[in-house]
Amino acid sequence: FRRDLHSVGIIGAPFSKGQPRDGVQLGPDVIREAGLVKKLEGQGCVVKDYGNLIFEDVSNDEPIGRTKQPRVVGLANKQVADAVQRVKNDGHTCVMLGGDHSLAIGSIHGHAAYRPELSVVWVDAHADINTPLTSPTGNIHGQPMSYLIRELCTKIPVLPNFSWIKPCIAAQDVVYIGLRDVDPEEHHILKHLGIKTFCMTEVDSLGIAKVMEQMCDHIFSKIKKPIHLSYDIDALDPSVAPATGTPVIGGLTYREGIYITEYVCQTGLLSAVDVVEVNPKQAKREEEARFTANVAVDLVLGCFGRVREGSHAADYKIPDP
Ligand code: 5AB
Ligand code: MN
Ligand code: MN
Ligand code: MN
Repeated sequence: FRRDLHSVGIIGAPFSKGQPRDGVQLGPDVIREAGLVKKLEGQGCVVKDYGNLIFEDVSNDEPIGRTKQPRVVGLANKQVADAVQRVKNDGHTCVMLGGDHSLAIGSIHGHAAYRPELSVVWVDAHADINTPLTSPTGNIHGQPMSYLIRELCTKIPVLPNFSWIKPCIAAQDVVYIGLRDVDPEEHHILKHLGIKTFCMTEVDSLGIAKVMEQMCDHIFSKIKKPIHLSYDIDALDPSVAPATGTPVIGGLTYREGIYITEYVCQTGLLSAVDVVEVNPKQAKREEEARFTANVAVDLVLGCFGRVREGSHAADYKIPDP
């Protein structure tokens, strides 16, 4: 059993243009307002908050084919990539607070620029592996993996402001957890590339503990690469995380969601985390927005040493009367 000292660098990415719903750009602020930094410090982490990125607007960002707002998404992701690379160079485990899941393009790309050999653990109801040509919606938050996986590079058309993106992840280094809304074209891609998936059926049949064991058997089968954890809040059941843009019934329980973070933390190989798709404006009541933000905070705390059995400082002494 290990207890590491965690040095955490936080980047806020208030960006929503990888999808059509307003409000997901408020994610970083509501997650901070739920006490993220104080709570991380309270469990012994050293935290540097790099603040929010400021994204440039792009005028006349006409769709390319079906792909919506490619120029602004490409540009924002370049900023995210540079910021993540900087946080890694400064020696921290990087936490990128989204924003929509298109931001994983930049986050993983920037991480891979620092650590070329990565494994990616993608926790999501969705596979987010549509290419611009398979996407049923044209929303780039449903596509990020397709730009990053080497085996798909011949399937990706040229898009404005995307030319800096070089596929940097091998299909065998990707694992999905929580899938339950996969488009047919995405299902083909997952099977065709032999990508390891633990959909909700496997969570039901194996239980989350065996899923995490088998997940590690898979990503550590050759060498132990650093982990990029990309956590879409919609992996959790809508009863747990209602404030999100594309909720899907039948998701992870709070305990399963937290267990994933505790387990990844225990590997000692967590190198960067994304927490994305928290959208306070999708909440029916203010309370739902606050609840979802608190859950997002708990996920990050689980990534950095919080354990449910409790813990105490090494030098604690029971007070004498
Ligand atoms: B999310 C859909 N597959 O491509 C698409 O929330 C949904 O980042 C994508 O996982 C959901 O638009 C994107 C239908
Ligand atoms: Mn997603
Ligand atoms: Mn999703
Ligand atoms: Mn779908």
